[in-house]
Amino acid sequence: MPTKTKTQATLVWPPVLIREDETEEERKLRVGDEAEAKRVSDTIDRQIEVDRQVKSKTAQGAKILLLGQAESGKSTVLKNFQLHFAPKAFELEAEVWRPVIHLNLVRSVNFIVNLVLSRNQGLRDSLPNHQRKPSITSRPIGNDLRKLCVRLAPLRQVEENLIKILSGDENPRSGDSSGVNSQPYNPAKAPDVAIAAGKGWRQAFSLQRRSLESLGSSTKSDRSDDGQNRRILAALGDDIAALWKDEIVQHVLKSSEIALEEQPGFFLDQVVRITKEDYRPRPDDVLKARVTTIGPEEHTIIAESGSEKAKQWTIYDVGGSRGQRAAWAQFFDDVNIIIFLAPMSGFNQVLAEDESVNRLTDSLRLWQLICSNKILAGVEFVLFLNKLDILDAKLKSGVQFSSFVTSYTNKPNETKPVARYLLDVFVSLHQQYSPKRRKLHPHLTCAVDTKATSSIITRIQEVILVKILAQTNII
Ligand SMILES: Nc1nc2c(ncn2[C@@H]2O[C@H](COP(=O)(O)OP(=O)(O)OP(=O)(O)O)[C@@H](O)[C@H]2O)c(=O)[nH]1
Ligand SMILES: [Mg+2]
Repeated sequence: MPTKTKTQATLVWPPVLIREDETEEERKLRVGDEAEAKRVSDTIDRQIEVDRQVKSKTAQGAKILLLGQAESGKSTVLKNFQLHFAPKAFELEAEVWRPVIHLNLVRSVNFIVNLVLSRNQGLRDSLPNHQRKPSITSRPIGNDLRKLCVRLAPLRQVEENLIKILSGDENPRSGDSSGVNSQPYNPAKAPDVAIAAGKGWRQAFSLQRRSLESLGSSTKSDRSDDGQNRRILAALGDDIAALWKDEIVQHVLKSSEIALEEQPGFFLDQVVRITKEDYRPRPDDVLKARVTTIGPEEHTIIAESGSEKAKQWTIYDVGGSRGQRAAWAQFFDDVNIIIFLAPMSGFNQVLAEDESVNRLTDSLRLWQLICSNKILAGVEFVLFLNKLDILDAKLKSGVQFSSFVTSYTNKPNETKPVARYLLDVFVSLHQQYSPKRRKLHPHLTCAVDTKATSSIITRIQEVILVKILAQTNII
């Protein structure tokens, strides 16, 4: 059996030859040098391993979970991430959103027509004397407005066609969770569109378009439902615009306390552009398009350029209404970051699914629950106090914040102090209920403002990088 001789190289690198005539002093020096070389080598190895881990973790990208009540803006934030990291793919997909945008528009129109016709009866009587201007009271529905409503009647068929296109179902049933949820007319609530989880509706529509294109159908000769819808909308564009501008319509909406322009999927101020037969959605249209998310969705975004090129982001988007929240927990132990959305404009609104609950109260309770969750103790939190623009419009229109939030006393009914107040409330709940100390990254946001949201996303990227470095014990 070979034995180790004194001249044999030891296991350190570079190999050290040990002289036979080595003195005790030289031996000590050599052993010291070897220990130092090993320390340096181990440090380099550790650094290589850390770099490898960071690289693999960052290449894999972060996993983000979007949480918040229904209509808080989760899917809108997801679209912002898609636009930020993969603008080309976003642009390519824009066309798929056209029927959703058209459906949002058409449902608003049908909603107004139903509302006007149903209120017509009592309209004259309901107007106070001083508001009975001849322009309003002497022009009851029987005249111009009634004719307008009659001309707009084909939009009911368009609504049905669009639902059919989006659900991929020949006979869509109302409230069917497997397809588009066509809610019955409800004068107290804005029309909404719910589409089941997954990308089925996008695929159904894009497949339909592709097969038409391969048959050489141009927009003009397109005899599909989609082509027919476009032609009807183009023909009725001016009438829709006239309906929205109509004095009686505006009066009925105001007296019914319905602010359509503050509600999701509002496109009535863009009618002329959106009803053109060759309309192609712009990114800001796609951001405003409203589809209720049903069931969790996993989205993968691959960065198209820049230093982040090819990096993959996984974003989980969930449904926010109460019935959907049980599905959130399955993602809790697999995410790096949670973006929680709370719409600041909800202070004077109630939940669609439970009209006894104020939206702001619901957001605060939800936030408290998420903050106190032990599984999430090590997860980084980003808070979006969203819909800043709608909050601003509401306060400017005279809605008193203190009438709904009684603890807001002796402060101005203005956007800045109100937003500051809400921020303080959310931050202190986080401090109070987090199982252990954790940094919070709060932002006042308007998720339909792509530019502002893009710069927030850049800051979130930094947070994620720091988090990954911390996880690999670098900092
Ligand atoms: N004006 C304005 N609209 C917003 C803002 N954020 C989101 N929206 C709109 O609000 C609507 C609802 O947003 P979504 O992103 O669909 O809400 P969600 O949280 O995904 O809702 P669920 O899927 O039902 O849980 C959409 O029409 C958005 O365009 C905002 O900051 N300002
Ligand atoms: Mg959604």
